[in-house]
Amino acid sequence: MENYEIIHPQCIQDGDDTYDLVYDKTAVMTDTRLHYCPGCGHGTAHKIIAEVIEELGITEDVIGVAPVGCSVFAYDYVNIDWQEAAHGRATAAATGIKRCLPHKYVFSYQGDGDLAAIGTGETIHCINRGENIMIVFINNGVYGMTSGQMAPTSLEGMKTTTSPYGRDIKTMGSPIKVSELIAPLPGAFYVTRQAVNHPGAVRKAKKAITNGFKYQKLNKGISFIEIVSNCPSNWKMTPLQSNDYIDTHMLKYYPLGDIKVPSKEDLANLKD
Ligand SMILES: Cc1ncc(C[n+]2csc(CCOP(=O)(O)OP(=O)(O)O)c2C)c(N)n1
Ligand code: SF4
Ligand SMILES: [Mg+2]
Repeated sequence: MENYEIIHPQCIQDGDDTYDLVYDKTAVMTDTRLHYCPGCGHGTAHKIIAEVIEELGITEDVIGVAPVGCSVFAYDYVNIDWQEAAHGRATAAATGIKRCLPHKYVFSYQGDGDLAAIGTGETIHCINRGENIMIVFINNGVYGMTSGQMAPTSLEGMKTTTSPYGRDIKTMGSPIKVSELIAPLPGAFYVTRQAVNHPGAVRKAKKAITNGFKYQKLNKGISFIEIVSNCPSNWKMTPLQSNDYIDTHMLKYYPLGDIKVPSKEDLANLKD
């Protein structure tokens, strides 16, 4: 349906026909067709970020920093100001932007190869400095864009193009729990792990993104939102199988929930 008119908040008209409006795409998402594979979690993560931006009424005040990886075109999909960063350097770019424009809401959006492999140094130091930004970390266990190489977050035994017999802990190390790794740093203000493989999980992830934006008003440091996501293409699964795999494998190692939360005093200072 393309030429409909919203005639009431819950009602739309298309020619002579009227329909109940059950869902409307946020205007903060552009009409550009997503290039993601069917079932990929990146699209859902973009959508909830865009919805939160609209709901908070901060569209003109947000600057995103896009990564290198499958989400390199995030700036085509979410209609806000963006800066593209070199692979792994999004937190460094976000640091510079936030320091120059402290009144803006700044966030980086990064995959696990970007944030936890090539960008490990930038990530740790940015969080340690307590930059007042939000980092959205998409953990899909592989380098998606470059056809499925092992990432720091690939699970034990996970077959990837660079671990065709499965990740061997003895020679390849253990999967890194990035949220637990960075949470003890004093600059980490809010650390949470969420997912986007079920409607309920999506709602919780959206709440976490809302918190991450709001906490920037407190100027207390990093909000780190890990989102456990899927890569059906490189996991060689259907979208549904990949959503199940998140429940049966990924979340066993990467449990969902808050890892570090603001104090009651901090929350009391947060004015809506
Ligand atoms: C400096 C540099 N090194 C390597 C690459 C190649 N490269 C592009 S995307 C990517 C991995 C992306 O994986 P991830 O960050 O997990 O994102 P995903 O595609 O899984 O969302 C790599 C290694 C690059 N573009 N630039
Ligand atoms: S390769 Fe994986 S991460 Fe990239 S768009 Fe496809 S499903 Fe998503
Ligand atoms: Mg990845």
